[in-house]
Amino acid sequence: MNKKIIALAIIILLAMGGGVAWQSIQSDGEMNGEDPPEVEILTFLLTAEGREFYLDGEENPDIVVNQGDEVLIELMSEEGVHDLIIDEFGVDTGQLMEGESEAIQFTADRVGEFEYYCSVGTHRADGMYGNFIVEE
Ligand SMILES: [Cu+2]
Repeated sequence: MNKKIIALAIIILLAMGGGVAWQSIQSDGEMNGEDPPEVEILTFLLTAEGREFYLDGEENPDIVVNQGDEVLIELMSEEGVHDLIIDEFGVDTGQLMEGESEAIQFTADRVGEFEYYCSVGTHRADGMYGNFIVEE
């Protein structure tokens, strides 16, 4: 009788030990970064002033990314009322008053050369646009 109880206790202990070992394997897996890799977000901070967009001092710069990139475009109005629109990607910051900013994040899911522009008044016709280029 006692031997049976001891044998049962050993079996239970082994089972518990096995459970603990299994748990540690699982948590090791999480710690080793088996989660999907974090996607890098390409960030472009543009300002608007007069009838131009600026990126690091460059007027209406080409914005170049690769297909599949996560892109974040932030527009800050330094002077006047402006917005930034890319029709093909549904990007629209809405109209920003001087001192306001807005960031839009999207996936560059198609290849091609597109236009970003300001839709306020005659700004686009006045030259307030640039190229948004998605390469393969
Ligand atoms: Cu504008």
